[in-house]
Amino acid sequence: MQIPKIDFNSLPLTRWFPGHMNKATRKINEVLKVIDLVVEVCDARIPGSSRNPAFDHLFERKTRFVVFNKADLADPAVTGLWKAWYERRGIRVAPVSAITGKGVAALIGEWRAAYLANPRPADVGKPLQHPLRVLISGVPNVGKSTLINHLAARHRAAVGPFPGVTRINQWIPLKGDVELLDTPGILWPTLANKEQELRLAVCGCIRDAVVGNELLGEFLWYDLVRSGVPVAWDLYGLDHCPESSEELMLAIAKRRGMVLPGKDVDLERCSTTLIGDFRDGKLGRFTFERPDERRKVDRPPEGPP
Ligand SMILES: Nc1nc2c(ncn2[C@@H]2O[C@H](COP(=O)(O)OP(=O)(O)OP(=O)(O)O)[C@@H](O)[C@H]2O)c(=O)[nH]1
Ligand SMILES: [Mg+2]
Repeated sequence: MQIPKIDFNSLPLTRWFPGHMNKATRKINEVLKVIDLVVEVCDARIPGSSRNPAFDHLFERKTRFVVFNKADLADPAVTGLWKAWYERRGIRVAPVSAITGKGVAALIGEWRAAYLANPRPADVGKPLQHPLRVLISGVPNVGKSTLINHLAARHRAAVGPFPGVTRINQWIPLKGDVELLDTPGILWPTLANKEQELRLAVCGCIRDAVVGNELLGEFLWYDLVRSGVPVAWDLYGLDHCPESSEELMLAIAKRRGMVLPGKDVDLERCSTTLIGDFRDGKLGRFTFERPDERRKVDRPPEGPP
């Protein structure tokens, strides 16, 4: 199928940067002196767009580790490409699923090893004599608190299916002399372009209502088609790839009884259905960004690994 070119980047950015994110950045800065290791949790479906470029400066003096969470929803082959790409640049990476638990058990050992390979001056050349203090950072809704709860084997941190659930820093002690600091999700004021904003929104890192569900639905159709990965369109009774978002929304409307009186399609509800099915993994596993695209948003963290 010939994929149409739609210029989403000509649309204006909404610049969603709630005030609590500035405050959260300040609070993280205040606590940084006691932090041994900074873990940046990214969404494995958008490994480039879900990396906050402001963290390069904020954490420039810290030992860092990247976690690709929600790997259960991402294309495993592309996750492997990203892991290799980061590791060639000396940055340790672990793909995990905080929901299924896959990959989570090994994290503490990997974090300890990452810190000991590049410790703070006071810890050089001797066994660690204090708890390993790990700051868990990332953009909103990538699963930071869910990951912490899994590691703590109990529900200690608040979680939710929308961005902005964690509002303050919270220390959570683990067995084995490790302390985790849960932090609020932080975006940055100037996203690279509209497509990055839409991808963040599709993956739940920006509130749906900020961008608008109908636009999100249209962009998701576009990104799914562009991904080149088979999509479970049969969920909506389709035996082929829909050639336009209108065709897709019509199929969803027919399948789910979302035709308004007068035979109009309820675009808002159809888009919400599409986005929900995508987030639940019902359409398949997708990674929308590849390391070989070398786009501005895909760069690795700078500073010491
Ligand atoms: N499929 C899947 N869903 C996940 C995973 N981890 C977290 N989630 C879901 O993602 C949503 C956000 O999880 P949270 O742990 O609240 O995310 P957060 O990063 O702490 O979010 P903020 O505190 O708002 O910044 C919840 O609905 C979780 O159930 C995962 O590995 N796979
Ligand atoms: Mg949280």
